[in-house]
Parts: sequence; C-alpha cells; structure tokens
Amino acid sequence: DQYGQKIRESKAADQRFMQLALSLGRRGLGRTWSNPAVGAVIVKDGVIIGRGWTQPDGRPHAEPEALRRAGEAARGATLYVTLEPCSHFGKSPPCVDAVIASGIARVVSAIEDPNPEVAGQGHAKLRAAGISVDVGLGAQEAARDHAGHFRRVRDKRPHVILKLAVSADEKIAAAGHKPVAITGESARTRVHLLRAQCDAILVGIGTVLADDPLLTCRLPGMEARSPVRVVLDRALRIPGTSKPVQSARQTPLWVMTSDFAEAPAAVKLGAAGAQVIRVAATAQPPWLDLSAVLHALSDKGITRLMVEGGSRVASSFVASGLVDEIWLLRGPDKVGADGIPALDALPLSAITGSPAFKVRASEALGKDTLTIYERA
Ligand code: AOF
Ligand code: ZN
Repeated sequence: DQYGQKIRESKAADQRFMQLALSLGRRGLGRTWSNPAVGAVIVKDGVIIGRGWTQPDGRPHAEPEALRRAGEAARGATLYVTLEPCSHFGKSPPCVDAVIASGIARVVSAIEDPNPEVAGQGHAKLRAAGISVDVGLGAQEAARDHAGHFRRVRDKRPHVILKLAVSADEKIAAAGHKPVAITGESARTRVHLLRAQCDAILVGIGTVLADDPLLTCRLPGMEARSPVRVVLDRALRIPGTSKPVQSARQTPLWVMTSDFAEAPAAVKLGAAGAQVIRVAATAQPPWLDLSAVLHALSDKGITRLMVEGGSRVASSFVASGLVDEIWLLRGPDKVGADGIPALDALPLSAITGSPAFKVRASEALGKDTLTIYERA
C-alpha cells in the first residue's frame, strides 16, 4: 500500500544519505589521528543542505562542519553521522550541544562511540533534548572505518594492517634483495593510497638497510598525506644517510629502539629531525616487544598502522596475533627457490589457511590480485 511504499522510500533515502556520510568520513582517514574520521550529512525535505567531515588533525569535528554549511536551514532537518556525536569537552566543545542548538529534529547515527567520555551519552543527550535518534544504520561499515579509533580506545593499540606483495612462488624479494618487480603499477597505486589512509607505516631496520625505502605516499597531489614512518631498530643501526633520516624534517620519522641503544646514536638521530622512542626489548627476534611498540604508538595518537615488512617483521606480527587486517597482493611471476619467503619463519598459509582470518574482498589489479583479509 501507499503507507508501506512511503516507509520503503524513506528507508532507502536513509541508506543513501548514510552511505554519503560514510564516504565523506573516509576522506579523513590517515589525517585526523588521534581522532576518528567521521562524516556528516544534513538533509531537509530530501535535499542535502550541509556536508562535513573531521578536518585534518581531528578538528573541527564533522558535525559543526556540516552545521556551519547548513546554517539556519538546519532547523527541523535530519543529521546523518557515522559516529555518535561527542558529549564531552575535549579539544572541541561537545558536538551534541551544537546539534541541539541548531534545531536538528532527527539524528541517524551509525554507531556508538566507545570512548568512555562519550559511550552512549551523546545519543542520550540528544534524546533528552527531544531529538529523535536512530542508531545502527551503516554500523558495519562505520566499525571498519573507525577500527583504528575503536582499537585504540579499547585495547590501547592501533588497528594493524599488514601489507604483503608476493610472487607466484610466495616470495617477497629475490635472493640478496636484488631488485625484482613482484607487482605492477595499479597495485603500487593502491598501496600508496593505503599509505595515505594510514596514520603510520612501520618497517624493520633490515628493510631500511636492504632497500632504503622512502615510505611516503607518492601519488600526484597527495605527497602531503604521507604517514608517520616508524622503523623498528633495536640497536639504532639506521644510517644518517638513509632516505628516511634524510627526509625526517619533511615527513616524521619515529625510530623505535631499546634501552640498550647507545645515547650518542639517539642524539644524532634527534639532531636529524627523527624521534627516538624506547620500548622494552625481547630476547628473540624481532628483539623489541611488539605489544610495547603498539602501545607506544597508540599513546602518541596513532590509530591506523600499516606494517610493510620485511619478512621478519611480517612474520613476527602474524605470530604475535596483533594483525587485524591483511592486504595480500599476488603477482604473476616466480622469483625462484632462493628468493626471500613472505613470512620468514611461517608459511603463507599461516594467513590464507588460518581460521583467525577471513576474506573480506578480492579484486584484480592488472595482472595482480589483491585479497583483503580481516579477523574472522
Ligand atoms: C565527533 N565528531 O568528527 C569526531 C569525534 O579532543 P576532541 O574534542 O577532538 O575529542 C576527541 C574525541 O571525540 C575522540 O576521541 C572521539 O571519541 C570523538 N571524535 N566526535 O562528535 C567527530 N572525530
Ligand atoms: Zn564532536
């Protein structure tokens, strides 16, 4: 009937506007830490009158951005937002106060904010002010987009994304690190885009010594979106002449080391613009306590961490159970039996055959395939 038709139409409209809010929110991924990247859309009589997303460095928040654009027209309108509006005085005043003052009549919110300062109080305050509040539309996608924030709030560590590019015979490099192409151009583009959407990128000192990678995002126009570069370097072996150190004044470089590392080396790195962070050492590879590394990064505000290698670091992360998401790129060619295995001590089936992970998505990128795994 006509009434049922109306309900279906308004549900479809809610879904459309929430999808838009989610995609606006994603614009901020990698540049809002320690804040989550939230999106907001304000709609009146089926027309979008304001859009907003969390701004670089985390403020303003998404809601005041959208409200500012909607202006007076917000009165009686619906706000779609990808995270519960905040109710606390942080570095910004509470978004719920701005929403209430604007005269918004209805709020469609994707998911509750687990931050103990908010944790349902945002929704409750809106309801107490007479605003109609629906929670849960787009929750699954929002939970993915805010995975870094949720992980940091709940477990005091970042969301960890392991990226692996392997040949047809499951190697990540040729013997002796001789240069060899594993994956092609569109895979490279996707990886650089992922770098831009992460707060920090981590490699082991072995990778720096072997490849001297710059670890920045080098997509045209997106250079400024490079993540913080993190190097695990127990004995502070990173050369002052390496690309990461040479570029430390343009793109942050954090060198994670142990208490045993010599002070003069740390002072030199500091003088070059890098930050030296000391964490607990371990008696076995990877020689630094990975939980302590992640805890230290979370303390500094990192919510989304990409782990890019090498083989030792990747296998230590997998073995430690600290990996939340894996981007596995497979190229078409073989490297040969003497190549460097993807996961040092572990077979690749520690990921692909593990009940701990399930495939979220898979796609072809030129001659390569990308499979994204998430926790099962
Ligand atoms: C929102 N909208 O766009 C974001 C929110 O220190 P503050 O004031 O920036 O508050 C930080 C907290 O606010 C953060 O930990 C998270 O719980 C929430 N982020 N909230 O209403 C937003 N980014
Ligand atoms: Zn807020």
